[in-house]
Amino acid sequence: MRITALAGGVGGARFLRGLIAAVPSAEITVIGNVGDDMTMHGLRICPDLDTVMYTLGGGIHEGQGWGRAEETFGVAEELKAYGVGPDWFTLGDKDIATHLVRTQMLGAGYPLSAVTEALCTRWKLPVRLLPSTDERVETHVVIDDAEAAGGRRAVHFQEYWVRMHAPDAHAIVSVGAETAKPAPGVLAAIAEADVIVLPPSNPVVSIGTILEIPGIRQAVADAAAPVVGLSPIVGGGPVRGMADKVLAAVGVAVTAAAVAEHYGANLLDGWLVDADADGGAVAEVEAAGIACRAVPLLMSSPEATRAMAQAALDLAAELSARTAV
Ligand code: FO1
Repeated sequence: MRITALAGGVGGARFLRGLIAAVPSAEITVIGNVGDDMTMHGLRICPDLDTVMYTLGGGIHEGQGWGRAEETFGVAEELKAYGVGPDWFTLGDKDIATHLVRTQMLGAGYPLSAVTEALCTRWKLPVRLLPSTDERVETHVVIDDAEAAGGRRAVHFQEYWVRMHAPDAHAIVSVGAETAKPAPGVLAAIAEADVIVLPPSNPVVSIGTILEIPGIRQAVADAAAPVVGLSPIVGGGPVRGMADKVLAAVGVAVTAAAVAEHYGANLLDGWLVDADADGGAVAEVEAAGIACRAVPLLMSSPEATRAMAQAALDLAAELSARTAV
């Protein structure tokens, strides 16, 4: 079975572990978000790609969901001693090696997709990880700023999230998206998939930013495969992260049903909502033309995560059977 998943950072990566456990024999392609990427100290950093790589490769700092396990911070301490910032974003020594390899390869002219493939080789990933695009498309967030002209300014997503702790946002902008194109293999992975999965990643700044790359949203909408998503919103709030803030920025209510409707019935064939908190959402989602099932959605253990992934595949199979007749 060929499965293609659009995944962001921590939630997406943890879900993918459950998906692999549910169908170990499947060929899984992950289309990763590049909107969080940024250059710091001259190094190109790809947080969401690295979270998938480290999580599925066994090197992740489990408690954080980003960065390396058993990390040291010798370089960060030296940078601090030199008074070189920013002090709100810390790079660990092991993690820096990833950014050095990436930056060196990008500098030699390799596209991000080739760099990602090379980095993933070391981690012996059980999936193929593709960036959504080889181009630089960074997510910026428009926030209030009394000193700025018009009282608003755009900040890079990392500053918005890590330094500012996600204040109220007015708009989300994928800078450069309009001239970007899908990375090699992305459209084929969507067209050739037997199942397409939208993990419980942030629907705006993780999956939304992947869909912003010209051609990707249409490819998913046109795909023969059933598209099944899992709600990142449980009981009216995000399980982790700042999805509530960025959903408000795009005018979407912070509910499991609203996120499904935000993706839309032309993109989404099936949607999983949490059985304990959101069983009442099933009727609304079904009324929007999206098949909906209520199952436990908290990734509280590897078994719970595997069961969620299995539920998504079961719904996909049901939808395939429907269209097959
Ligand atoms: N998140 C933080 O809250 N503080 C950090 O200092 C930080 C450093 C960092 C370094 C590399 C990396 O790949 C991720 C890092 N993150 C940090 C997490 C990052 O902001 C998130 O992984 C995503 O960008 C949002 O999902």
